[in-house]
Amino acid sequence: MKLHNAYLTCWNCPAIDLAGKVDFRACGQSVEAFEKSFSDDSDIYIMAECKRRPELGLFDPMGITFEECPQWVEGPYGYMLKDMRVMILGMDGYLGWTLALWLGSLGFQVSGVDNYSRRDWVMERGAHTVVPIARMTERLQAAQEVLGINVNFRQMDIADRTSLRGFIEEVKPEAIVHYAECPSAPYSMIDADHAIEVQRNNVLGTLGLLFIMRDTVPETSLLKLGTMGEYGTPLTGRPLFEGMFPADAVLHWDGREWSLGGELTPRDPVSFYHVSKVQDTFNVYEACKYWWLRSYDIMQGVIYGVHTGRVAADPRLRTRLDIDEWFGTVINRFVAQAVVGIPLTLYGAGEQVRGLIALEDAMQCMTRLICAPPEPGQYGVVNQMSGYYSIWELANIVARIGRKEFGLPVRIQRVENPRVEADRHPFEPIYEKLPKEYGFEPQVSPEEVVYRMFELLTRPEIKARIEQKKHLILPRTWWSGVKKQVETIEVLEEFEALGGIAMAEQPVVMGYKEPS
Ligand code: USQ
Repeated sequence: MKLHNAYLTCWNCPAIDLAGKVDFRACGQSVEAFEKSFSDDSDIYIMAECKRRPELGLFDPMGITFEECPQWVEGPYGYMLKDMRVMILGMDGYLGWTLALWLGSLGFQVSGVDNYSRRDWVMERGAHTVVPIARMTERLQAAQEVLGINVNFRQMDIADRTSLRGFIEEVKPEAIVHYAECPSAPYSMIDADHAIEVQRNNVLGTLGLLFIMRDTVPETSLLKLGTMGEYGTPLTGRPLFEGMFPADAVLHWDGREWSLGGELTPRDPVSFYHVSKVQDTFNVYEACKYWWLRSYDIMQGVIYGVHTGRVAADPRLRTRLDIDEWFGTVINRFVAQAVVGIPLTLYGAGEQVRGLIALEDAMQCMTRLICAPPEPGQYGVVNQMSGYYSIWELANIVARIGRKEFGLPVRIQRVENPRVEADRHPFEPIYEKLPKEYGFEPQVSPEEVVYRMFELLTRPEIKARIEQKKHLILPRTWWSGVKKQVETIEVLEEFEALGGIAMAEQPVVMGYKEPS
């Protein structure tokens, strides 16, 4: 079977410079439509020059496929551009550091920047990563010693556009992964200062980056992390399409109808953080339209887990794991709670449903997307998740594994919900592109990841770090602005009591398979 990106051509490749007389190309227009427009009109044409193969001279960029080009070589996640230069913005974070090692060990030339704000934000809460992480200098040295990876890192705030521009001009990345945003909904809801800071950091950071890319590396693909939370949970039960309505979607009104195909779907975010991602969506969308930038907006579900083969290779290579109310995500928090005997904190009814993806599966998705750059002008959107669960289902998975496999007396509590969110709602996410178009196959189940997390978090030195910060587990940040610890509504001895959940009978899946 052909690799997912075998038929992509130089039109998608970041190593080409476009030349020729071209017409304005609206975002989302297909290559076929575009080809037609210039083959019918001899006055409009596109040619390309390859920066890696200058001997080709000027040529038709759609004439050579990745499969045919010697610069693209077969890899585990599709054809890979040899020594492809990937810059990670936000490289010190949970995802950024994991991706740096992941890509580095696949042969990518990795560079990155960070201003360490994630470390500061977590410290501001008085919390710490429960899995200890090394300082950046030590991380870089360990990556070299243990994995043989040289990472080109620069300490920098992406809001410092002069420095960022200089680094991008120096490295000339062929893909930029943008993780340099504040990822916390509660942090953005603390007060006006925090809401403004999150939106400044996220929205203006991205906007500045877009201008830098226009001026320095317009052919580079941007992989920008969005969130499934941009869509919200529409009570109509309307499917959560991948960013845009499908071609056959129709709006009926007043006896008339219009096609909605290709239009951005409505957004209904659930915090000022999620609003910042919606604003990014429009800014990136417009930049693709105005300047032919190319981008994937990656609507990632709630991420969980702390393992990849690379981060586990040495204690100095570990990535962070936060479990406090601001920066801990739900499964990560539940496992830590189970380890130190805090009943798992279901907010409200606990029937909120969320898309999820494990850390290592997210890394696989990112690699596949890096290897399949969008076309010039393409604003592509993928819903990056591998399944969806209600919060109580997640609590049950954690409780069951904690009890059965680790002998922990795990209980579940329902607490007041400090957020304004629907805690009972329909949910139909569409997440077809990654598996169908990019060959994504999830490698791990939630059970496997939770099992691995228990193995790590029950180690005495890590358990002690959770114990130190257990007073930061129960939320105090309310969407209303109130500052008070949430009250427990009920504690359940038997987790089946929540609704007779059959999950308790399911076998625990183990036997983790490291992606080849
Ligand atoms: N929740 C609980 N108990 C907890 C923690 C969370 O019931 O102890 C519930 C929340 O009420 C929420 C859901 O679990 O309904 C998810 O909360 P979360 O804190 O794990 O995740 P969220 O705030 O939605 O944000 C996280 C990341 C964010 C990313 C988002 C993806 O922090 O960067 O964008 O997941 S998504 O949720 O799909 O929008």
